[in-house]
Amino acid sequence: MGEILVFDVDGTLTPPRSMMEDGMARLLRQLAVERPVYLVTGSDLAKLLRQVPADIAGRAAGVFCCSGNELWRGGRLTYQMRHEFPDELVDFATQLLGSAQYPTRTGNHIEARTGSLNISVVGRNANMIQRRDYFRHDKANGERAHIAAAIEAKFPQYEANRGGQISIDIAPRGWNKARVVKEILGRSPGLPIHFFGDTVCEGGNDLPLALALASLGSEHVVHGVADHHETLAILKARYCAGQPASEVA
Ligand code: M1P
Repeated sequence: MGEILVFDVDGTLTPPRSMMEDGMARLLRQLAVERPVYLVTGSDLAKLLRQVPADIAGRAAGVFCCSGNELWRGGRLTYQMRHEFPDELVDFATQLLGSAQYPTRTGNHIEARTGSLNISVVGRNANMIQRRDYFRHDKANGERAHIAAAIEAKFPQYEANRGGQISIDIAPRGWNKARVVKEILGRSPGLPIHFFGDTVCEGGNDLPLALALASLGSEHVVHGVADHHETLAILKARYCAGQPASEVA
C-alpha cells in the first residue's frame, strides 16, 4: 500500500517506558519492508533503544528523536538542531518544579536534550509506581498544564508540551514534532501519511504533528490512540486483513 507510516513511540507502540511487545515488533518488521516507516519521539536515541528493538530502529526509513531535532537513519545521525536555553528559563523552570504541589521528588528533574529541555516534578528517576502515581495526580490536578502555561506566558518564544506520563518538553516555538512532515514528504512526495500518536490532545506533544498533517489535506490521516493495544488493533485491521491467522503478528 502506497502510504507512509509515522509513529510516536512511548504509549503508542509500547507500554509507557517499556520495551515493545513481541506482536508489535513482528508486525513492524513486516510493515517496514513494505512501506516507509518513521518513528518520532520526544526522547533521545538511547532511551528509544530501551523501548524499540535495534533492528526495527535500523529498518525504519528514519528515527526522529528529541521531538524532531535529531534524525537517525540506519544508525547514523543525519541531522541535529541544537539550541542553547537561557539561564533565566532554566531558573524559572527550576522554581516552578520546586514549588509544585506534588510531594515526591526522585531526582533528575531537568534533562537537556538536543533542541529541547525535558522537565519533571517527580523526576526522571521515578520508578514505574512513582510514574503511575504522578500521572494520576497530574490527570486530577492539571499540574503539568499549569506549569507549561506559566513557562509559555513568561517565555512566549518557547513552547511547552506534555511529554508522556511525568514530564514536559520545552523547545523554541515551532521546534516540535510537526517539523518532521517536511523532511518525510521531501523524501516521499505525493504519498499520504498515516500518523499514530497517543497525545494528540490539547497540550500533548503529538498534537503539533497532527495539526500539521490536518492542514495539508484529508489524504493524511491521524490515528489518535489510547495505547499500544489500540495501535496494534488498527494496524492488524488495516494491513493484515485476509492474511491467514498463523501469519498475523
Ligand atoms: O516520547 C514521549 C515522551 O516520553 C517520555 O515522557 P515521560 O517521561 O513524561 O513519560 C519523555 O522522554 C518525553 O520527552 C517524551 O516526549
